[in-house]
Amino acid sequence: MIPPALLDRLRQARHVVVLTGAGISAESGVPTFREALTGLWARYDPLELATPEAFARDPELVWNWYAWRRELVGQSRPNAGHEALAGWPARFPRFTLITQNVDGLHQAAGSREVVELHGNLGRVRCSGAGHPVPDWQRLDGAPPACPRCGRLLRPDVVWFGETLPAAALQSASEAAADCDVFFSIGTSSLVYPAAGLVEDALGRRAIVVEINPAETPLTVHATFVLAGPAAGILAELTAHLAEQDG
Ligand code: BJW
Repeated sequence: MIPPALLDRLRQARHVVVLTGAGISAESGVPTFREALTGLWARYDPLELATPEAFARDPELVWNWYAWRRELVGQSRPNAGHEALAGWPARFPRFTLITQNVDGLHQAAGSREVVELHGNLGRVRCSGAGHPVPDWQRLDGAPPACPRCGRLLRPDVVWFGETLPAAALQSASEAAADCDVFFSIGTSSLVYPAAGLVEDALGRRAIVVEINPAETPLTVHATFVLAGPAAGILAELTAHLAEQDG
C-alpha cells in the first residue's frame, strides 16, 4: 500500500533523486553484495575481497570472483523495479538516478543517464595507470596483462579504501543537495560516501523514502518507509503515478 501523502508529495516534486543498491537487483537473481558469496565462494568475506589489498595479495582469486559475478549478471535481466525507474525521467521536472551497483541493469532496462558511484563490472582498467582497456578477453584464471604497460588488468570498480570517480560523486552530491524527494532503494546504507548522500538531502528538507524489506540505519530518519521487495513496490508506485496522469 503506497501512502496517499507520498503520492501527493510526488505529484508536486520538482527534483526526484533515487539512490539504488544491491537489493534492487536481488529480484533479477543477482545476489546482494553481502550475499555475493555462495557455493565455492562461501568461505570468503566480501568486505575483504573488495579491496586493493586482496588484489595485491592474490590477483587471480579476486579476478575470478569478479569473473563469476560477471557471469551471474550476464544471465540476469532487469526486473520490474529497474523498468519502473527507467520511466521516471519522463514523470518529473528533474530526475537523477544514482547507483552503487556495478551490474549495469539500470542501463539494460533503458535508463539513459545513470550516475555510477562504484564503477561497472563489465569494464576493466589497468591496475597501474588506471586507464580503461576496452579490448580484453573474458577469461578465467590469472588477470590478463595491460596491452600498454604489462601491469595486471583489474575490474573497473571502486574497492574499499579507494576514492570514488570524482565526476560521479560530484553529480550525486549536487543532485542530493538540490532534490525535494530522495529515494533510498535496496541499500544497507552502510557504505560511505554513498550512505551520506541522504544527509545532503535531509539538510535541504527533502522528504526521504526508503524501500527495503529490512531495517537499516536510515530507517528511523526516513519520512516514508516502504518495507518490502523493491520490484513490486516500484511497479505499484509507478502505476499510481500513471493513474494520476490520466
Ligand atoms: C532488498 C531486496 C529487495 C535485499 N528489494 N531491497 C565514513 C564512515 C565510516 C567508514 C567510511 C566513511 N567514509 C569512508 C569510509 C570507508 C569505507 C566504508 O564506507 N566502509 C564501511 C564498510 C563502513 N568507504 C570507502 O572506502 C569508499 N571510499 C572512500 O570513502 O574513499 C575515501 C576514503 C578512503 C579511506 C578512508 C576514508 C575515506 C569506497 C567504497 C567502495 C564500495 N565498493 C563496493 C564494492 C564495489 C565492487 C563490487 O561490487 O564488488 O560497493 S563495497 C559494496 O558495498 C559495493 C556496494 O555498492 C556497496 C553497498 O552495498 P549495498 O548496495 O548496500 O548492498 P548490501 O548487500 O550491503 O545490502 C543489500 C540491501 O538490499 C540490504 O539492506 C537488503 O535488506 C536489501 N534488499 N533484497 C529491496 N528485493
